[in-house]
Amino acid sequence: MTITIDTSRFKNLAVEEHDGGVWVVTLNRPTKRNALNADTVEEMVEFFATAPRAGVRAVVLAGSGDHFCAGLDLVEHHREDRSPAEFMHLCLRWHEAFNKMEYGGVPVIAALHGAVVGGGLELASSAHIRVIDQTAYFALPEGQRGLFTGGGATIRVTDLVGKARMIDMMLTGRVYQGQEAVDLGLAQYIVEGSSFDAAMEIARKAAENLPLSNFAICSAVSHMQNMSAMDAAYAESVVAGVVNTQPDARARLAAFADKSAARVRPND
Ligand code: 1HE
Repeated sequence: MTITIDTSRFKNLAVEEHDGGVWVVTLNRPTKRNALNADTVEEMVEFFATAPRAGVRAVVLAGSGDHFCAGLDLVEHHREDRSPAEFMHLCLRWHEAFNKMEYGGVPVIAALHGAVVGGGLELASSAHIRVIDQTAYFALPEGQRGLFTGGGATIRVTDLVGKARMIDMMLTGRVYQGQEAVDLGLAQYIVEGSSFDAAMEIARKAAENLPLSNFAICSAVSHMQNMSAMDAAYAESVVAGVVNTQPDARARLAAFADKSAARVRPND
């Protein structure tokens, strides 16, 4: 059965297919600085749950307007006056969406600009690659708002920057930006121009890999981080057994063997 993505179903996201199996998913509530309301999270669950089975080869995740994402929709949260159980269930939907991103097997490249804060940073940290422009800045203002992270920052942001910096960011609202943010691991690329254009270029390149290789890269690595070293080594062998014998790889191996494939060379 062919699975298709009906782009008209998305209201809070703009979802577009580009050439080469690259899809662009844009948070599309610029007047609310792309704050994540419950409906946006549901749309992300739907897209990222479907993408791996719909032939999506790479995703660029972007935000419309001047900011990537202002995090949890604080106005909705205030209005809804949620119970502890209601908010727990909402957080579980965030995890559903973000886990689908991180473990789904489709490369997700986040094109970041402006505020990448609170839940916006939780979202960005679920992508496999983060690209920032000169306007992008990262912060976790939850502490100042009387809140706590609920969308995976304790896991993913701590993985990126380490425990001490994570706690400092939460206690003080410290902002990181520019080259310092790259040096800390919050982003892998910084560009002078458009982070979207750079993210598209990365996505196109990643989309040229065989889907099964990308599936392993964008799923197995994360799973293996959750395992003991012993179990991870075992799982890696099993994954490599499947991926490294895939029939689609034979042409690429043949090209290496007959010397027609590009060699790995140092940067100019
Ligand atoms: C919002 C939100 C939001 C803006 N929820 N509506 N996140 C934060 O603490 C970040 C809160 N937002 C900000 O600090 C600023 O809005 C920004 C730096 C992102 C942008 O500033 P600016 O001057 O461009 O915009 P603004 O005037 O503050 O806001 C413009 C509109 O966006 C305004 O709505 P309007 O209807 O009055 O025009 C704002 O209310 C709206 N807006 N941010 C709702 N976050 C699973 S737990 C996760 C925990 C968290 O993420 S805590 C949230 C952290």
